[in-house]
Amino acid sequence: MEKPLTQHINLQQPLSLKEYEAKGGYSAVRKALKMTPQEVQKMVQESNLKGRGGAGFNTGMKWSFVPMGENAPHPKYLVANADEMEPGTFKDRLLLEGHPHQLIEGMIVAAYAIQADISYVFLRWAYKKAAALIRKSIAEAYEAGYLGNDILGSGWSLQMHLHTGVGRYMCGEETALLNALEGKRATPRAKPPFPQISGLFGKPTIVNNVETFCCIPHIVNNGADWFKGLSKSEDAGTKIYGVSGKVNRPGAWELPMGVTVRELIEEHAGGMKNGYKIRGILPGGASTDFLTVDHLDVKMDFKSVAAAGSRMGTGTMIVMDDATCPVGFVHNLQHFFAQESCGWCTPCREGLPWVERILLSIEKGEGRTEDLELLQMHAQFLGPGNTFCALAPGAMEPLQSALKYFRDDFERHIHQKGCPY
Ligand code: L3W
Repeated sequence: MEKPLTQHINLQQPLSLKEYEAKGGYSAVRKALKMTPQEVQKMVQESNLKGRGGAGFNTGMKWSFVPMGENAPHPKYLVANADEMEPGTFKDRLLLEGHPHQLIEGMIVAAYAIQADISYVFLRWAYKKAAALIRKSIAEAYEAGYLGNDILGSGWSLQMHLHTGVGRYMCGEETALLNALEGKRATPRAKPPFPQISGLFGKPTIVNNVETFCCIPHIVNNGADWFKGLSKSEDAGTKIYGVSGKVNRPGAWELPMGVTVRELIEEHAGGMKNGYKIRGILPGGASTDFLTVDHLDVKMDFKSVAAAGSRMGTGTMIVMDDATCPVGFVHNLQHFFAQESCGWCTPCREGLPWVERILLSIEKGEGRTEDLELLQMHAQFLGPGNTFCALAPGAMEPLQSALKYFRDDFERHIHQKGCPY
């Protein structure tokens, strides 16, 4: 089984630039520079790579919206969204800490494809180890001539900087991230215009997830068909999946796109710990709908998980066991989302704390039957189309699906006036 993204991962001592070069590293930069930017874009488009940050938007298509040619506005920007803060999600950390040069190479190739001038790694504040490694690796890449002016004599120049956030989930939303990079309050912007047209400082900007960029050198080196062939489903490539919860071996693994939920939990995570059963599964971080034991044979790809009523999201699943109170579990998530709301739009700012308080009162045995209707209403009012960005609609996904699958638990709390767990 090919594992291109993780084959050189070393969490103790990631490859230096020289060591990476000895294993073929930076050959994708050399190859891309001999192609036209449009040819690189076309290759990525044909590979059917979809964004690994959670939304699954087609990467090549996103790049194709960037104005090209002599009249295109400059500087153009490219940003790696490394603000990994989705609960249960730790896949980008593996790539950042285990093989920083792969990310940098992917960013350089992507920047060439859109003819960007300046690039940033926007890194989660808490990822201190990654910050040191990225800083060192960027310096090595400058030294070797892969960054800076006239890269490898191509006439094309690219600068790269590390920017660390201040620890807010909101910065993972691409337009809030751009505001933060500009030194402003991290609130989302209205879309359209999308960043590809008007992004950082109003200039064309591409924002992609870390794992997405890490796929790029492999696509350029091996071709679009090879990348598609790695997958077990119509979504191309491999995927770094993760499992957390009361499983025997929580972790993250690079596997063909489209492995089943069952394979992930039973084979790779070693099954549930003794005495625990699966009650619910959040397939990709906390802002996705619950799946249940009825969904164990669902393939983990964007389309299949959507058909099962959820989203693959980041692909790092949280398993909820039968000894954990679903009301307490969802309350914990809503506490996070309410705290992380940027406060920009009213439904999210006001609605999430309401949801959190109602859930807490149910958990404490002070809930009323009508609270379930109130929660249901909030799930709609804070749902897609009613807020400025995806934070609150994402938060409503585990809530609405918990009300659907674990309604008995909510009712028991209310009738027994306390938590039965
Ligand atoms: C041009 C259009 N571009 C969409 C681009 C857009 C963006 C990308 C995805 O949220 C999800 C969210 C979280 N013309 C376009 C277009 N684009 N339509 O495509 O856009 P979108 O709006 O579908 O999603 P989003 O607002 O970027 C991302 C989910 O991810 N999530 C959270 C993950 C958190 C992390 C983390 O902590 N690192 O990954 C988990 O599921 O709920 O649905 O670039 O510009 N017409």
